[in-house]
Amino acid sequence: MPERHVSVCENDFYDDSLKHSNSSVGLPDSQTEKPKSNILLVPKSSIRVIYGDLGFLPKKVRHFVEEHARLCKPDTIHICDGSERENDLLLYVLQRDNILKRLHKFENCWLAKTDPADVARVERLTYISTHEERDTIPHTKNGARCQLGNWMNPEDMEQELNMRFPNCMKGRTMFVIPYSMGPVGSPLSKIGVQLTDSAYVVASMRIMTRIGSKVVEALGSGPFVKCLHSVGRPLPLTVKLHNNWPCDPKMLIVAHLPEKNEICSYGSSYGGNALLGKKCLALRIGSILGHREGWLAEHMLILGIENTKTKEKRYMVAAFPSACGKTNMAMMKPTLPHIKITCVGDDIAWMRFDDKGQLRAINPENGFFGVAPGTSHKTNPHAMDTIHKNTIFTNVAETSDGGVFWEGLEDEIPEGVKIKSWLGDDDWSPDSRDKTAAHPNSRFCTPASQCPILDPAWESPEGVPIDAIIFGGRRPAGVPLVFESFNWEHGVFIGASMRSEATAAAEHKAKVLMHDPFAMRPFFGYNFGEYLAHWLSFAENPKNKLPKIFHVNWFRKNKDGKFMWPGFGDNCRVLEWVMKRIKDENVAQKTPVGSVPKPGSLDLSGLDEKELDMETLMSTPSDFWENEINAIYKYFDEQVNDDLPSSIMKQLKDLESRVTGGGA
Ligand code: OXD
Ligand code: MN
Repeated sequence: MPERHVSVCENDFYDDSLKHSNSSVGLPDSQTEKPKSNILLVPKSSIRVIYGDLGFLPKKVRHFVEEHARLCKPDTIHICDGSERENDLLLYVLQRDNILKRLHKFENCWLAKTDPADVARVERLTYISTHEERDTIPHTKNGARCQLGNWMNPEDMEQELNMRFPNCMKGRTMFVIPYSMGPVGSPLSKIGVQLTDSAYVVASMRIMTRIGSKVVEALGSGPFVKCLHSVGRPLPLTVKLHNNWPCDPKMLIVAHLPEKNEICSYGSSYGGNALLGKKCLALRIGSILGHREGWLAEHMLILGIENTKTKEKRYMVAAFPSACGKTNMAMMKPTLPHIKITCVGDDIAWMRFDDKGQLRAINPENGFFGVAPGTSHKTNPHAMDTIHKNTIFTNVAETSDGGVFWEGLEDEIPEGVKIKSWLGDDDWSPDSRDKTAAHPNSRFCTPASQCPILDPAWESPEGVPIDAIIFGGRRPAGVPLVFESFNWEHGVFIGASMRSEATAAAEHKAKVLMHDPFAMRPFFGYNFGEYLAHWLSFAENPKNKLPKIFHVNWFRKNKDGKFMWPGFGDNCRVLEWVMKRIKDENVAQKTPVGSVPKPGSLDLSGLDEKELDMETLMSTPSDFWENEINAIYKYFDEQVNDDLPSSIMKQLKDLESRVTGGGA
C-alpha cells in the first residue's frame, strides 16, 4: 500500500468549501463578536479555515480554538457542521489516504486497520490531574500501587503536555468538533468541543455523539468541556507509519484536568483514548460533574423490558466490566416469547433522581462502539442487523466478497470466501501465523438509530425511569447466576466488591481476575471512597425511591470448564425474575450473599432442565466465599484504606459473619 504523507488540507475537494468560507484577510480578535476573517494569524504564518466559519462559534469556543491553533500550529482548520456533505468529504479523504477502505458488501461501511501498537485503551497512561492527590485517588497501604486511577500534579502535567502539544499538528488540519453527550438541548446533556488532527476521529465522533452546528446553537454562551486531541505525528513524518495510521504510542498520554474542565489526549487515534466524548467526558469528567451536581455517571447499559402478557414495562441499568457482554445484553433477543427487550444504551448511563424521587437515566451516546469478536446472529442478531450500513469497523478481518469476519462468525461465512486477517494475512485460517483473524478488541462503530429494537424513549430528554440496578462480571466459580441485595447499602457494597476476569479492551492480560468496582475501575474521575459515599448519600433523601440492586453472573463454569448457563437470549429469564422482585413478589430466598430465586421461580420453559444444574448455579459455597471475603478485605484495606465509608466495611463484616455462620 503506498504511503501517503498528506493531510486533508491538500485535498482539492476542499476547494468548493473554500468558496463558502470567509476568506478576507485580517487579524481575528477573540474579544470582538465576529472575526473579520477566516484566517487565523499566528506568529510567522497564518492558518486558513478551510471549512466552516470561526465567526459562527461562540466567543469562548473561538478563543479555545485560536489558543490551541497557536499552540499546535496546524496548517488549516475545519469547523465541523455535522452535515452529510461534510461526512462525504471526510470519507473521501480517509479513503484516498488509505486509512479507510470501503466494504462493498455493505452500504456505506468502512474498514480501518490501526498501527498494531494502537489497539486498546491504555490505562496506565491515563491520568487525572488535580492539586490534591486525594481528590483523585485514595492513599494506598503497604506500598500497593493504586488500581483506582493515576494521579499527576498540575505542574508535572503541564510539563508533560508542553513536551507534546506545541507544533504537534504541523502540516495537518485541526478539526473543531462541537458535540453533545445526550440529546441536543436536554437538561441532562453536556457539551464538549474536541479539537483533533484525525479525520478518522471526526468520522467516529459523528457516529458516537451528536456533532455540529445544532450543538453550537444549543451551547450559546454556556459551559463546555475543552477537549484537545492529537495523533502526535506532525508532517513531514520522521517515522514510517504502519497501515497509514498516525500515532505515537511512546508519547501517549490521556490527561483529565477537572479543575479546568479540560481533557488532553496525545499519541493514540483509537477508541476511548481518542473519542473523547466516551470514557473521558461521559465517565471520568462526567462522574466528577455528577458528584458535584448530585447525579451519577456510570459504566452501564440501559434497557427496557416488557412482559407482553401482563403489559408491564420496566427499565433497568446494568454495569459490567468492558467486553463482558453489555452490548449483547442491551440488544438481547429474548427466548421467552412474552418478553420484549428494547435498547436505550449499551455502555454509559447518566442518572439522576427527579423531583418525585424517581431515578431517571439517559444514554449520553449516539452510537455503539461494540467489541466485534463474539458478535454473531446467534449471540446478538440485533447488533448484526445494526451494523450493515453506515458503520466503521476497526481491526476486524475482511473477506474476499467485501465483507467482514471475526471470531464467532465461523458459521456465517459463505463457502469459498477467503479471509484476510487484521494483520494482513491474505488467506487466513485458524492455523495461520496470526492467531486470531480479528484483533480481540476490534470494534464496530455504528449509529444507535439503526438498532432494530431501539426503545421509543431512548432520546427522551428527561430520561427513562429506572427500577433495577444490576451489577455483574465474568466469574467462573462460586458466584450465583443472580442474587438480590438486602437493601441499598448492601447493594452499594456489592458494586464495590465486584470482580471480573480481565478482557482485551485495555492493556491487561485476559483471564486474570481483577477487582473492578461498579465496572468503573478505569473510569473513576475522583476518589473511589468519595464515590461510594456519593452512592450511599442517595438513601439519605426520604423522597428517593431507591431501585433494587442485583448481581448477575452468566459465566459460571462446571467442573469440565463448560458454561453452566446458556446465557444470551436466555438471560431474559433472569430479568423477568428481577421484574417480579421489583414488585416484591415472593420469589426470593435468602443466602449469606444475597437473595436468590426460590426453586421453580425462574421460568425455564423450553430449556433442557436435565442439562441445567440450577442448584449448583445458585449455590454459594462457603470456602469460595471465605476466600472472596479475604480478597475484598485486602483490596479495601490496601486500595481504599481510610477513604472506605464505615458502612461499607460493616457490610463486609456482616457478609463474613453470615458466611462463617456467625449470624448478622
Ligand atoms: C469500551 C470499554 O470501549 O469499556 O466501552 O472499554
Ligand atoms: Mn465500556
